[in-house]
Amino acid sequence: EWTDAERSAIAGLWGKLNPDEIGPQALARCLIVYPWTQRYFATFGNLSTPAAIMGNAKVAAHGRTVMGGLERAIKNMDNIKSTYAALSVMHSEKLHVDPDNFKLLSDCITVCAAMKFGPSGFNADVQEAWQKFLAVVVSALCRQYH
Ligand code: ZNH
Repeated sequence: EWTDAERSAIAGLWGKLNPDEIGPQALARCLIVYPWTQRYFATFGNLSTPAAIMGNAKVAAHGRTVMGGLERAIKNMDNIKSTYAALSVMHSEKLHVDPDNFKLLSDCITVCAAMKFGPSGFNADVQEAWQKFLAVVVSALCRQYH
């Protein structure tokens, strides 16, 4: 499923990423750019302005949680679907997250990574491999939806 070049591009980008930075940034951007995604975070308190969202400690903590989820995928590149089976059930049956939102958040993660590293670190080959990785993650998260 993965070529050696893809594996090294994904591992290389992941190795440079600071999940404590990118996770909170990406989730905040998702909540700002796609405001309807806020509906899942009713307990997170003040999400009324971009500054409030970016300064919200619960948003930041959950952004780190999502990156922890991605780390599990990175460590299980060859069986992301089974690794994510329970997480997919949880998003579907307990959280009732519309699966279209997975792609939106994954695109925000890509934008944050690209803005961090620019064309030298985030070149076309890295972008292609990274997007493929996130597409597999999104598909695995969607898998338990009926
Ligand atoms: Zn999610 C949770 C991951 C997307 C919403 N998440 C969660 C968790 C994890 C995750 C890991 C934890 C779990 C437990 O606890 O066990 N996510 C994830 C990932 C992704 C996601 C990886 C992609 C990429 N989510 C998402 C979205 C949304 C969500 C898009 C919406 C919009 N999640 C969610 C919620 C929760 C979660 C709501 C719960 C939270 C709390 O409770 O705190």
